[in-house]
Amino acid sequence: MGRFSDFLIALGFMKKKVNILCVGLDNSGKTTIINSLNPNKVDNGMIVPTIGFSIETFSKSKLNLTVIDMSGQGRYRDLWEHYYVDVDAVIFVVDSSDKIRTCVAKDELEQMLNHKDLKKRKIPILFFANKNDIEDSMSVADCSNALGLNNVKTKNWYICSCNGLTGDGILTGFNWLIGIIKKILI
Ligand SMILES: Nc1nc2c(ncn2[C@@H]2O[C@H](COP(=O)(O)OP(=O)(O)OP(=O)(O)O)[C@@H](O)[C@H]2O)c(=O)[nH]1
Ligand SMILES: [Mg+2]
Repeated sequence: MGRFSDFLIALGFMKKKVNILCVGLDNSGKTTIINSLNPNKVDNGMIVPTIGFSIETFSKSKLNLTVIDMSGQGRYRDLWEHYYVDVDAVIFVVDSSDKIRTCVAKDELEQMLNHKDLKKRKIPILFFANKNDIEDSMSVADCSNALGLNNVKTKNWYICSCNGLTGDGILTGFNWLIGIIKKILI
């Protein structure tokens, strides 16, 4: 963006455009979470697996957000990397009740962090440990260990537990992300 638009943003006459990429394995709850954040979406309880990706736009805290909700199915995961170059922030959703596949989620995360378009950039990453309503689901600490987050030193990250169905915990995480984005970009 040019200097004049930066000036208008600083004065509050214009909203900054921010791209957020939402990734994570299939069935982790990405679309459920993004829909619950999107004021333009009507909750009709009809969420189907995403094919490819879906782009959602809405405003929050004087930011114009474009959220790219990627499909987590194996055959579509190769699409994720095409968006890395333009993202300002990432949301990575984990199904905390799916212990067996946390190693797959960890592999995908490592590939993303080592990708040439993201490796050297200090973009913030919000991890949602979703489905905390399911009995025996992993705690935030267990999810964090399973994903190896303590080894992620080059990014600003935060993990929080949530329930995509009730919305519980989602705003806590999202407000952290918005706060960091504002610090970095504005
Ligand atoms: N119990 C429970 N179910 C959830 C929660 N969040 C989402 N779900 C359910 O999990 C299923 C998958 O949710 P989606 O939002 O479609 O998952 P996704 O990550 O977008 O999946 P893909 O688009 O295939 O990558 C749906 O049946 C949701 O209703 C949660 O917190 N708890
Ligand atoms: Mg989806």
